[in-house]
Amino acid sequence: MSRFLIISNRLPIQLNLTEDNIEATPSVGGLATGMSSVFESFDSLWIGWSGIDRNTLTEEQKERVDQALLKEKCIDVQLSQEEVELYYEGFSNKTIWPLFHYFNQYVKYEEDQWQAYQDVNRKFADVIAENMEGVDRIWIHDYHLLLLPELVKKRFQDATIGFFLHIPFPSYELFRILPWRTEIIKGMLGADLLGFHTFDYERHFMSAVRRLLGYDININEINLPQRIVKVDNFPMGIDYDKFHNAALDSQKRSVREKSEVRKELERYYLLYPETRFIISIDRLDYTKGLINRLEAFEYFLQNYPEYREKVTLVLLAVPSRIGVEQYQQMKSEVDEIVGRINGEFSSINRVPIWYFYRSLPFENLVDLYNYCEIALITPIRDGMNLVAKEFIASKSDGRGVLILSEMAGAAKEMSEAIIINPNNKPQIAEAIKKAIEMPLDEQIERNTVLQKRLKRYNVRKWATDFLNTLDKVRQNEQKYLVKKLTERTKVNILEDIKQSKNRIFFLDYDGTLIDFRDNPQHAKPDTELYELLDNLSENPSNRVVLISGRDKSTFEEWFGKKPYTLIVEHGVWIRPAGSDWEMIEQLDDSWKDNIRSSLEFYVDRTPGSFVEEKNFSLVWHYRKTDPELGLNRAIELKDELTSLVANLNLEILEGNKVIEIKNRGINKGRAAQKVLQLNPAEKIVAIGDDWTDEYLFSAIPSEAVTIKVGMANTLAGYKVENYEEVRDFLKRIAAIS
Ligand code: ADQ
Repeated sequence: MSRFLIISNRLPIQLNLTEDNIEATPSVGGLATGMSSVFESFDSLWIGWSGIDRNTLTEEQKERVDQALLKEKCIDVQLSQEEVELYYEGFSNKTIWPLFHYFNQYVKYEEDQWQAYQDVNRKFADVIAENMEGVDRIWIHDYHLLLLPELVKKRFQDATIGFFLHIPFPSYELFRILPWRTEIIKGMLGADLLGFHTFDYERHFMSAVRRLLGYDININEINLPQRIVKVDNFPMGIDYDKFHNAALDSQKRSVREKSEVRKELERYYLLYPETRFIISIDRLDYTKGLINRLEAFEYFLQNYPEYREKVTLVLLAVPSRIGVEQYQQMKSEVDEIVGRINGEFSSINRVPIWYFYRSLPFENLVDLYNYCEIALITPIRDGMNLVAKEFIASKSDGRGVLILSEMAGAAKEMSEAIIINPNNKPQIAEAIKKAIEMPLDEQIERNTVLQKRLKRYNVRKWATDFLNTLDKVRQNEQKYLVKKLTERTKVNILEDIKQSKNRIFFLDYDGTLIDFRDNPQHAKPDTELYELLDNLSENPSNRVVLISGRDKSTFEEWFGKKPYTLIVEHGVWIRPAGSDWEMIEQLDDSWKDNIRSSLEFYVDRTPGSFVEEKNFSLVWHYRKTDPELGLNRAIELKDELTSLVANLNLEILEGNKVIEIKNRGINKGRAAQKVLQLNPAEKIVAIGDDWTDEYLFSAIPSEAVTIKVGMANTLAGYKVENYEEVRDFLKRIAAIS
């Protein structure tokens, strides 16, 4: 039976131990509340930390904890107090959390915390390994476990792994500050699918991958040497019906059944019918913008005195990460500002801020959402913000106004709210005024649109979308893997080659026999490669043809004295073994002046790029440029050249970080055909890495063995990972007599 694993730092339940009992209550926080609804509808196990230090328990208590966890389909990753301090309060919450939320000033770089982060990620991998039986999918969550996808992939190559980041992914300019940035990115790339809340986070992540690892990216797919990773955005939804129906129920309840919160609010409203309640709910976290919210509220009271007696801010802050210094500081600061505002603006009967520092049961939370007319949600940065969505879902009669920070991921989908900049106090104050004065029909109009969207894209849909995409990624991967050159096929090919005494090997050079370098002139053949090619061509049954886009003089310098056939400039020139260079076809190069000036213009505007001039082609290289700038300029350049080349009977070739302009119809395929016409071969092997080699694969007889280096789509029959695998395979061929 197939089973699905959910992995997150904390389990969705909290265990409260008493002398003779254990009570399980739901954990607070976006991830836990959101995923819990999904968890119940799958055959799944949830792996995470229970929050309990087992060292403090008796054997009997441990037993009871295990049973309680198992009942909830949870498995505990056991962490010591020290690990919690270094990995959770330390690296997760003092490094990643502030950095990813743009609070650079709070970021700590502590080697021992990083070490603990790695160790704990490995611990999670161990627990996953113990529970892998029958598992078909693993869904890892959030910033505490950024290294985990790679750790699991290394141990279980066939595992299907999804990863979702619940917080923002910062721009590269910030991310690059992290000393362990490359490890983190590599860790994440262990997943088959990476999900973010918004396109911006996805874009930032892609940028980091390009800049740090230089992988090719095809829209939202990253081509790793062995596989493809898909990256997409999935804005997380909520359990809409749960909130909406609970709000409807609450309204219908008799006075006796009503919650204390609701009774209190209603009582107050009877006394002061003009009162507008503004709700503010968050974990007490500096990213949530509580201080600026309070200051903006103060500004509102100062500047709109006519409303002083008419508004009450219900400020609900859930204790969070109390072990981290900034959180303790912030708590004191909030206490102080609340005290100051209440001190200044209270009257005998009224206090402008009702301040609660606690977690509330679900029913009370819904009562607050439902009863309060306005929600003031002003995070400085927030991955998504589910509170904004929960508030709208709880507006059972459609009335209510949401004021939402543009820095919350949710703002991207909730443009019908009043969107504010959390640092702009006058703007927030004006938004509060606008919310108080907003006509009911406008409120309903805005909320109807929002509710429809939230109902449709609810948390179940979010999870299903993510998991369906994960399945599709795996199916696609299978397609790629079908072509992977397995050991068994290698043995068969070697056996086949052995049977023939007339073999030819068409070998591309860059990326196929040697790795890429920033400067193409540095990709010189090394001793191992010379030896390999010499050994291969020594055998009279073998003919070696190096077939490349390189220029004639470079190949002459590197291989001029070698007994192999050389074909350069994609098939313009050929130098048969032991003879002189000759042109395969007569060509004209008078077009070069026209094109050169365009390319030079791009060199001036793109630092690191340069033009290479071959006899019959011009090449613009951009491997050394800023990767994103290079890519943008390449698109621009291609666009510009398209109209020019059409009239000159030229064509544009897009190679690996190069754009080449050359005479139309000249390609490796045509050149290989000419070689085969003159000297037919019985056994043909062709190996290449970029799409100029696709001409080669398509032009030679279909029974030839064609091998693509890399995972991209290809006409070739097989794929290998990299040039090293090519060399290994060729060595085995060279060993055949
Ligand atoms: P959080 O930072 O925890 O989540 P948020 O998305 O607002 O932020 O979720 C908070 C959750 O806690 C809500 O479901 C809310 O109902 C609950 N909650 C808040 N106050 C409460 C209280 N006093 N009592 C009980 N429950 C309370 C992280 C990211 C977010 C992202 C989520 C989900 O920081 O940006 O939206 O994960 O991906």
